[in-house]
Amino acid sequence: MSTELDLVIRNADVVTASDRFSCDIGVRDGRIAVLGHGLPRGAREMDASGLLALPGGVDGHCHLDQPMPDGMRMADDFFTGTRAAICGGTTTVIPFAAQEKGGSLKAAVADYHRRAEGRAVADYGFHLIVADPTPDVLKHELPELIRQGYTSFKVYMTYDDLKLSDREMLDVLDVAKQNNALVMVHAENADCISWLTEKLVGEGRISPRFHGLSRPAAVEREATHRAITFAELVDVPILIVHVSGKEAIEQIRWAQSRGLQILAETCPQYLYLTAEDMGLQGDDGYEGAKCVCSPPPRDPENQAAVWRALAGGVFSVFSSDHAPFNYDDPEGKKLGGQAQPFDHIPNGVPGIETRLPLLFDGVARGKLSLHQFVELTSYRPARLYGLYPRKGTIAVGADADITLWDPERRVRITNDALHHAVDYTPYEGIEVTGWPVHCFSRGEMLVENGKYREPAPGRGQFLPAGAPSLV
Ligand code: DUC
Ligand code: ZN
Ligand code: ZN
Repeated sequence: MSTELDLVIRNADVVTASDRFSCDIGVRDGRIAVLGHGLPRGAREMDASGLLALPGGVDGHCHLDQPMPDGMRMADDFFTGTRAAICGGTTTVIPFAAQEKGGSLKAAVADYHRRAEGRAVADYGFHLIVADPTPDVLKHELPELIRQGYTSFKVYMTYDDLKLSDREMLDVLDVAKQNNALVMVHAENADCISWLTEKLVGEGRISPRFHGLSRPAAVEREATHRAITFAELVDVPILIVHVSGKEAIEQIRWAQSRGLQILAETCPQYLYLTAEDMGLQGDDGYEGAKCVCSPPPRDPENQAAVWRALAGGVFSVFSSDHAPFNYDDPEGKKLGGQAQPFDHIPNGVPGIETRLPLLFDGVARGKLSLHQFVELTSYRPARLYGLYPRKGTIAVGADADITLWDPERRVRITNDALHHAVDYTPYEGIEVTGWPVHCFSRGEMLVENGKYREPAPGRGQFLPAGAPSLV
């Protein structure tokens, strides 16, 4: 075996969730082989002077090529979605293998592997979505899949084709407890939403901005509290995903202060978008559909509360919830080729490439520390989803997933410059400070000076997950 290093990154200013140090990084066979000074020449050399070396991002919540109902289609598959992830400094993604009601969970996983293989350029794991917890799923399929490396799954308290009853939620949480898995909860009250929606639609209030009124903060607050209650009864940790603002945060903080293991995630849309963005005036007001996601963006006061909670340790992870629907597309936001009432607009915003720069800008503005940035975007998701220490840090033995950041580069976000296959970004025109200029995955340089180097589709590897580490 050759002892030559395949890659040496010199003069790196390394930042992990807990440490900061200067060194050279030596890479062999895709892994970090040595951290030190004056390393021998490698087959490839990179000078990182003036840049920050951070662990590649782990996006613990994104949707790629997920089968959709009713003629909808996601614009990103595993190729375009992971290409965009890499260009935004994210080297690992964890999208969802979704069970259909009446369908098998194992079949969903097999189908999802087929979608990823030969296409992904970043490494990937899968969460499961449990939509139909039949006795067979609870007793056999789910425990077997957990043993096989699918140790996290999402459950929904809303959406007719996905939602579980309270009783079903308790059953699923119990399986997680017995098998050491982590349940992610979409917390919104389904009946409140359908009641409000019927009223709004009955009054002819159907434009995109009414999406926000159909899912007010109270709807999220109630479901968050109920999910916390279930977790307490079953005595199992849960993670509340895509928390949108202060009311849900209050519930989570309350639970955490009582010693319950209630973890939480938030996303860029709750830092950068508001309800007003769903009322955009272009295209007869329909352009607001570009920002329709659930839970919906709230107001500046809620944005400030989310920033504070990020800095204050309420959240464990910061994910994109990338849900890539085109705007001008009969399979996207203009379903069937025309403007839709708000309750028929596919939910979600794209953001897999902009996730890290948008949060990094908060570092540049003094809202959170660099260590917190790494913790929220790489270290904690790697630990929670059973990928640490292979992912989530820069250490000897870890995969050489390294993003070199220019902390001072100012970039105006435009969709033209992004690498997803979606025809818009909700962050068009926002200027951020700090950009991931070079990106390595298992030692392979995939982005150089901001330019994507066209690595082979399919180079991304599936990562079976180990047990969740909650701290
Ligand atoms: N809400 C979800 O629950 N998932 C995808 C996107 C969205 O807006
Ligand atoms: Zn959700
Ligand atoms: Zn989602």
